[in-house]
Amino acid sequence: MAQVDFHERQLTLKLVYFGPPLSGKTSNLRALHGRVDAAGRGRLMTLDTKDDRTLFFDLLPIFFRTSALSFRIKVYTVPGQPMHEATRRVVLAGADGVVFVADSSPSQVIANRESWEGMQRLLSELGPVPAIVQYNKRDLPDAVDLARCDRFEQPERRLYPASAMTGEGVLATFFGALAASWDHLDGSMRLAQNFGLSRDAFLQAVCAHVGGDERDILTA
Ligand SMILES: Nc1nc2c(ncn2[C@@H]2O[C@H](COP(=O)(O)OP(=O)(O)OP(=O)(O)O)[C@@H](O)[C@H]2O)c(=O)[nH]1
Ligand SMILES: [Mg+2]
Repeated sequence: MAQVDFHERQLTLKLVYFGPPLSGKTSNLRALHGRVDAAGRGRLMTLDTKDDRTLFFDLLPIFFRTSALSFRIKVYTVPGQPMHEATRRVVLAGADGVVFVADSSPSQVIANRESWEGMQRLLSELGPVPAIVQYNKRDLPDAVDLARCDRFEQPERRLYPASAMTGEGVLATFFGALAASWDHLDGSMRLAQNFGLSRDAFLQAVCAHVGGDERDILTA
């Protein structure tokens, strides 16, 4: 759950990137880090085995202060391999928003579904958290047509296309998850009212910090 300190005007959010093995969760964080690091803030912590599989989790802390508020956004990835179920539970606990990184490869349709169901099982224990869906690896020549991709029980669900390897769509996804987290918390904690900060002003502040393009937040 978010840590919100209205007195100190500090907001701490936790975002978690979840998804099947090798769908590109760590690559999303690397691309995000490439942006944040350019501004000299935020250190990426990853723990991989030698074959690049995430062993425990990755963490990218994005901390900054504006005249209105001090922000702390902690972005995590879970390890996708089946044996790491216990780790996924620990990392997912306390999330304010989730990005489900699905793999666009036709060979991963079932893996996407299994991972989604695993996430729903964990969230049913941990409590409801807004989740948005990214389809990564759009650059694959045989990527499943977006119109035919699994929308996980919500035919109207918005899908965020991305190629984390080149960074395309990574920021739009990140802002989509932040917007969903803000809306979720605003419902219970009245963030906008208590901080005197609108959702758009919040997203613009983060965008300015990570050096993003405002077009990435227009539709968030
Ligand atoms: N073609 C293509 N490959 C990608 C893309 N994003 C990631 N990959 C590749 O997919 C593989 C796995 O990427 P990771 O980011 O390590 O995947 P992960 O989801 O963190 O994997 P686990 O931590 O083991 O669950 C790597 O070889 C990446 O280079 C993409 O957008 N396009
Ligand atoms: Mg990983």
